[in-house]
Amino acid sequence: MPVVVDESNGMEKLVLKSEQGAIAEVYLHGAHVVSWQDATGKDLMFTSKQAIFKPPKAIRGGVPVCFPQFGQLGPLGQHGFARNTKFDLLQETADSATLVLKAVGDEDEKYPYPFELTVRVQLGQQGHAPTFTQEVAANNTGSEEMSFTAALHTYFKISAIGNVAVSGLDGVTYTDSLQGGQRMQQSGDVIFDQEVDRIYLAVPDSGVQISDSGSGAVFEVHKAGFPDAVVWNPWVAKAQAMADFGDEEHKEMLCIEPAVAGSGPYKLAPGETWSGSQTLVYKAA
Ligand code: TA6
Repeated sequence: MPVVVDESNGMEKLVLKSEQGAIAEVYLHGAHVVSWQDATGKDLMFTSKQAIFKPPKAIRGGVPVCFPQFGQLGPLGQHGFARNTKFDLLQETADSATLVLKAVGDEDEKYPYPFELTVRVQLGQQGHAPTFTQEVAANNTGSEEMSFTAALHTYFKISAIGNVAVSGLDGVTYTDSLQGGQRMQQSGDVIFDQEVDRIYLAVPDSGVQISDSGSGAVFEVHKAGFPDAVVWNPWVAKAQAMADFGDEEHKEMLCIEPAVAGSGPYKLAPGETWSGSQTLVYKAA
Protein backbone atom coordinates (compact mmCIF):
# COMPACT_ATOMS: atom_id res chain seq x y z
CA MET A 1 0.00 0.00 0.00
CA PRO A 2 1.56 3.32 -1.03
CA VAL A 3 1.55 6.42 1.12
CA VAL A 4 -1.81 8.17 0.77
CA VAL A 5 -3.02 11.61 1.86
CA ASP A 6 -5.92 11.53 4.30
CA GLU A 7 -8.52 13.83 2.74
CA SER A 8 -9.94 14.82 6.12
CA ASN A 9 -6.66 16.35 7.33
CA GLY A 10 -4.24 16.47 4.38
CA MET A 11 -1.67 14.32 6.21
CA GLU A 12 0.30 11.40 4.74
CA LYS A 13 -0.42 7.93 6.04
CA LEU A 14 -0.20 4.23 5.30
CA VAL A 15 -3.07 1.82 5.68
CA LEU A 16 -1.86 -1.66 6.60
CA LYS A 17 -4.05 -4.75 6.23
CA SER A 18 -3.46 -8.27 7.56
CA GLU A 19 -4.44 -11.39 5.60
CA GLN A 20 -7.34 -11.83 8.02
CA GLY A 21 -8.60 -8.29 7.41
CA ALA A 22 -7.37 -6.38 10.46
CA ILE A 23 -6.36 -2.81 9.62
CA ALA A 24 -3.97 -0.21 11.03
CA GLU A 25 -3.33 3.39 9.95
CA VAL A 26 0.18 4.80 10.38
CA TYR A 27 0.87 8.51 9.87
CA LEU A 28 4.31 9.65 8.76
CA HIS A 29 3.92 12.44 11.32
CA GLY A 30 5.48 10.94 14.43
CA ALA A 31 5.37 7.42 12.88
CA HIS A 32 2.06 7.62 14.69
CA VAL A 33 -0.29 4.63 14.58
CA VAL A 34 -3.69 6.24 14.81
CA SER A 35 -5.95 3.19 14.58
CA TRP A 36 -5.96 -0.60 14.85
CA GLN A 37 -9.17 -2.45 13.96
CA ASP A 38 -10.00 -6.15 13.95
CA ALA A 39 -11.44 -7.83 10.85
CA THR A 40 -14.98 -6.85 11.89
CA GLY A 41 -14.00 -3.17 11.92
CA LYS A 42 -14.02 -2.94 15.71
CA ASP A 43 -11.65 -0.26 17.02
CA LEU A 44 -9.04 -1.74 19.34
CA MET A 45 -7.20 1.57 19.85
CA PHE A 46 -8.72 4.87 20.96
CA THR A 47 -8.25 8.16 19.16
CA SER A 48 -10.06 11.21 20.46
CA LYS A 49 -12.85 12.70 18.34
CA GLN A 50 -11.21 16.01 19.29
CA ALA A 51 -7.73 14.96 18.17
CA ILE A 52 -5.92 17.71 16.28
CA PHE A 53 -4.33 16.56 13.01
CA LYS A 54 -2.06 19.61 12.52
CA PRO A 55 1.72 19.12 12.71
CA PRO A 56 3.71 19.65 14.76
CA LYS A 57 0.94 18.96 17.27
CA ALA A 58 0.95 15.38 18.57
CA ILE A 59 -2.15 13.33 17.73
CA ARG A 60 -4.33 12.44 20.76
CA GLY A 61 -4.70 8.70 20.60
CA GLY A 62 -3.34 5.56 18.95
CA VAL A 63 0.37 5.17 19.77
CA PRO A 64 2.39 8.37 20.25
CA VAL A 65 6.11 7.49 20.15
CA CYS A 66 7.71 9.29 23.10
CA PHE A 67 11.44 9.82 22.34
CA PRO A 68 14.11 10.87 23.35
CA GLN A 69 12.20 11.80 26.54
CA PHE A 70 9.24 10.36 28.41
CA GLY A 71 6.97 12.86 30.12
CA GLN A 72 8.88 15.53 32.02
CA LEU A 73 11.87 13.25 32.74
CA GLY A 74 14.35 15.73 31.27
CA PRO A 75 14.86 19.23 29.83
CA LEU A 76 12.88 18.71 26.62
CA GLY A 77 9.20 19.36 25.92
CA GLN A 78 6.69 16.81 27.24
CA HIS A 79 7.38 13.36 25.76
CA GLY A 80 10.27 14.55 23.54
CA PHE A 81 10.10 15.61 19.87
CA ALA A 82 9.77 12.39 17.85
CA ARG A 83 5.94 12.53 18.08
CA ASN A 84 6.00 16.04 16.62
CA THR A 85 8.33 15.20 13.74
CA LYS A 86 7.75 13.75 10.30
CA PHE A 87 9.37 10.35 9.65
CA ASP A 88 10.44 8.96 6.28
CA LEU A 89 9.12 5.71 4.89
CA LEU A 90 11.84 3.06 4.64
CA GLN A 91 9.88 -0.03 3.69
CA GLU A 92 6.31 -1.26 3.44
CA THR A 93 4.36 -4.38 2.63
CA ALA A 94 0.60 -5.01 2.79
CA ASP A 95 0.72 -5.68 6.52
CA SER A 96 3.86 -3.90 7.71
CA ALA A 97 5.77 -0.65 7.48
CA THR A 98 9.12 0.71 8.65
CA LEU A 99 9.66 4.44 9.15
CA VAL A 100 12.77 6.37 10.19
CA LEU A 101 13.61 9.67 11.83
CA LYS A 102 17.17 10.77 11.03
CA ALA A 103 17.92 13.39 13.70
CA VAL A 104 20.99 15.51 13.03
CA GLY A 105 21.20 17.06 16.48
CA ASP A 106 19.53 20.41 15.79
CA GLU A 107 15.96 19.30 16.38
CA ASP A 108 16.09 20.66 19.93
CA GLU A 109 18.94 22.77 21.26
CA LYS A 110 18.69 20.88 24.55
CA TYR A 111 19.36 17.60 22.74
CA PRO A 112 22.34 18.09 20.41
CA TYR A 113 22.74 14.38 19.66
CA PRO A 114 22.37 12.85 16.18
CA PHE A 115 20.52 9.55 16.05
CA GLU A 116 18.34 7.39 13.85
CA LEU A 117 15.04 6.15 15.24
CA THR A 118 13.26 3.45 13.28
CA VAL A 119 9.72 2.37 14.00
CA ARG A 120 8.38 -0.85 12.49
CA VAL A 121 4.72 -1.90 12.65
CA GLN A 122 3.61 -5.45 11.80
CA LEU A 123 0.05 -6.83 11.82
CA GLY A 124 -0.44 -10.53 12.50
CA GLN A 125 -2.65 -13.23 13.94
CA GLN A 126 -2.41 -15.70 16.85
CA GLY A 127 -5.13 -18.30 16.38
CA HIS A 128 -8.31 -16.21 16.19
CA ALA A 129 -6.67 -13.22 17.84
CA PRO A 130 -5.32 -10.29 15.80
CA THR A 131 -1.89 -9.11 16.86
CA PHE A 132 -0.07 -5.80 16.57
CA THR A 133 3.71 -5.67 16.88
CA GLN A 134 5.68 -2.43 17.08
CA GLU A 135 9.48 -2.31 17.27
CA VAL A 136 11.56 0.78 17.83
CA ALA A 137 15.32 1.00 17.47
CA ALA A 138 17.55 3.96 18.32
CA ASN A 139 21.03 4.13 16.82
CA ASN A 140 23.50 6.73 18.10
CA THR A 141 24.98 8.19 14.91
CA GLY A 142 27.04 10.78 16.79
CA SER A 143 30.40 10.76 18.49
CA GLU A 144 29.18 11.29 22.06
CA GLU A 145 27.17 9.16 24.45
CA MET A 146 23.46 10.04 24.36
CA SER A 147 20.90 9.13 27.01
CA PHE A 148 17.16 8.91 26.59
CA THR A 149 13.88 7.91 28.12
CA ALA A 150 11.02 6.69 25.94
CA ALA A 151 7.60 5.07 25.72
CA LEU A 152 5.08 3.60 23.33
CA HIS A 153 2.12 5.58 24.68
CA THR A 154 -0.66 3.21 23.57
CA TYR A 155 -4.31 4.27 23.95
CA PHE A 156 -6.57 1.19 24.21
CA LYS A 157 -10.25 1.35 23.36
CA ILE A 158 -12.38 -0.19 26.12
CA SER A 159 -16.10 -0.63 26.79
CA ALA A 160 -16.10 1.51 29.93
CA ILE A 161 -13.35 2.42 32.41
CA GLY A 162 -15.36 0.93 35.29
CA ASN A 163 -15.34 -2.44 33.54
CA VAL A 164 -11.60 -2.92 33.20
CA ALA A 165 -8.93 -4.42 35.42
CA VAL A 166 -5.22 -4.51 34.64
CA SER A 167 -3.41 -7.60 35.87
CA GLY A 168 0.26 -8.62 35.86
CA LEU A 169 1.40 -5.77 38.15
CA ASP A 170 0.70 -7.33 41.54
CA GLY A 171 3.64 -6.65 43.88
CA VAL A 172 5.35 -4.33 41.39
CA THR A 173 6.78 -1.03 42.70
CA TYR A 174 5.54 2.13 41.00
CA THR A 175 6.11 5.85 41.22
CA ASP A 176 2.90 7.84 41.45
CA SER A 177 3.14 10.89 39.17
CA LEU A 178 0.14 12.38 40.97
CA GLN A 179 2.01 12.21 44.29
CA GLY A 180 5.28 13.80 43.25
CA GLY A 181 6.73 10.44 42.22
CA GLN A 182 6.10 8.81 45.58
CA ARG A 183 7.06 5.11 45.52
CA MET A 184 4.27 2.64 46.19
CA GLN A 185 3.66 -1.07 45.72
CA GLN A 186 0.81 -2.46 43.66
CA SER A 187 -1.45 -4.94 45.36
CA GLY A 188 -3.64 -7.03 43.10
CA ASP A 189 -5.18 -5.72 39.87
CA VAL A 190 -5.29 -2.05 38.93
CA ILE A 191 -8.86 -0.80 38.79
CA PHE A 192 -10.02 2.70 37.91
CA ASP A 193 -12.22 4.90 40.07
CA GLN A 194 -10.08 8.04 39.87
CA GLU A 195 -7.23 9.60 37.86
CA VAL A 196 -4.31 7.18 37.56
CA ASP A 197 -0.82 8.19 36.39
CA ARG A 198 1.84 5.70 37.45
CA ILE A 199 5.18 4.42 36.28
CA TYR A 200 5.56 0.71 37.14
CA LEU A 201 9.20 -0.28 37.49
CA ALA A 202 10.91 -3.41 36.17
CA VAL A 203 7.70 -4.97 34.92
CA PRO A 204 8.07 -8.59 33.72
CA ASP A 205 8.24 -8.74 29.90
CA SER A 206 5.34 -11.19 29.84
CA GLY A 207 3.63 -7.90 30.43
CA VAL A 208 0.17 -7.09 31.52
CA GLN A 209 -3.40 -7.90 30.60
CA ILE A 210 -6.39 -5.64 30.31
CA SER A 211 -9.59 -7.56 31.10
CA ASP A 212 -12.79 -5.83 30.01
CA SER A 213 -15.87 -7.30 31.68
CA GLY A 214 -18.08 -5.14 29.45
CA SER A 215 -16.97 -6.81 26.22
CA GLY A 216 -15.56 -10.00 27.76
CA ALA A 217 -12.38 -9.31 25.79
CA VAL A 218 -8.77 -9.32 26.91
CA PHE A 219 -5.79 -7.35 25.61
CA GLU A 220 -2.39 -8.89 26.25
CA VAL A 221 0.53 -6.44 26.26
CA HIS A 222 3.90 -8.15 25.78
CA LYS A 223 7.04 -6.05 25.77
CA ALA A 224 10.80 -6.33 25.31
CA GLY A 225 13.61 -3.83 25.83
CA PHE A 226 11.35 -1.51 27.85
CA PRO A 227 11.88 -2.16 31.56
CA ASP A 228 8.89 -0.14 32.77
CA ALA A 229 5.19 0.28 32.04
CA VAL A 230 3.09 3.41 32.50
CA VAL A 231 -0.61 3.20 33.35
CA TRP A 232 -2.72 6.31 32.71
CA ASN A 233 -6.31 7.41 32.78
CA PRO A 234 -6.90 11.19 32.97
CA TRP A 235 -10.29 10.89 34.66
CA VAL A 236 -12.73 13.82 34.77
CA ALA A 237 -10.76 17.00 35.52
CA LYS A 238 -7.81 16.19 33.19
CA ALA A 239 -10.26 15.12 30.47
CA GLN A 240 -11.99 18.49 30.72
CA ALA A 241 -8.66 20.33 30.79
CA MET A 242 -7.32 18.80 27.56
CA ALA A 243 -8.44 20.77 24.46
CA ASP A 244 -7.92 17.79 22.16
CA PHE A 245 -9.87 15.33 24.32
CA GLY A 246 -13.64 15.02 24.94
CA ASP A 247 -14.97 15.68 28.45
CA GLU A 248 -16.38 12.14 28.68
CA GLU A 249 -13.75 10.30 26.67
CA HIS A 250 -11.78 9.14 29.74
CA LYS A 251 -14.57 6.57 30.10
CA GLU A 252 -13.64 4.75 26.89
CA MET A 253 -9.83 4.66 26.93
CA LEU A 254 -6.87 3.48 28.96
CA CYS A 255 -3.15 3.88 28.32
CA ILE A 256 -0.67 1.08 28.97
CA GLU A 257 2.79 2.21 27.86
CA PRO A 258 5.96 0.10 27.69
CA ALA A 259 8.61 2.60 28.80
CA VAL A 260 12.19 3.46 29.59
CA ALA A 261 11.27 5.82 32.41
CA GLY A 262 11.41 5.31 36.17
CA SER A 263 14.19 2.75 35.91
CA GLY A 264 16.42 5.57 34.68
CA PRO A 265 17.56 6.86 31.29
CA TYR A 266 19.23 4.47 28.86
CA LYS A 267 22.80 5.46 27.94
CA LEU A 268 23.72 4.80 24.30
CA ALA A 269 27.38 4.90 23.22
CA PRO A 270 28.36 6.18 19.75
CA GLY A 271 27.46 3.56 17.12
CA GLU A 272 25.40 1.57 19.59
CA THR A 273 21.75 0.60 18.99
CA TRP A 274 18.97 0.06 21.55
CA SER A 275 15.72 -1.63 20.60
CA GLY A 276 12.39 -2.21 22.25
CA SER A 277 9.03 -3.62 21.23
CA GLN A 278 5.44 -4.26 22.17
CA THR A 279 3.17 -7.03 20.92
CA LEU A 280 -0.53 -6.58 21.52
CA VAL A 281 -2.90 -9.53 21.30
CA TYR A 282 -6.66 -8.92 21.24
CA LYS A 283 -8.72 -11.86 22.47
CA ALA A 284 -12.40 -11.28 21.85
CA ALA A 285 -14.98 -12.89 24.15
O1 TA6 B 1 1.86 8.80 30.04
C1 TA6 B 1 1.14 9.47 30.99
C2 TA6 B 1 1.37 10.97 30.81
O2 TA6 B 1 2.72 11.28 31.00
C3 TA6 B 1 0.45 11.75 31.73
O3 TA6 B 1 1.14 12.41 32.75
C4 TA6 B 1 -0.28 12.71 30.79
O4 TA6 B 1 0.29 13.93 30.74
C5 TA6 B 1 -0.20 11.96 29.48
O5 TA6 B 1 1.05 11.37 29.47
C6 TA6 B 1 -0.51 12.73 28.24
O6 TA6 B 1 0.51 13.59 27.90
P1 TA6 B 1 0.31 14.59 26.64
O7 TA6 B 1 1.58 15.38 26.55
O8 TA6 B 1 0.09 13.74 25.43
O9 TA6 B 1 -0.89 15.44 26.96
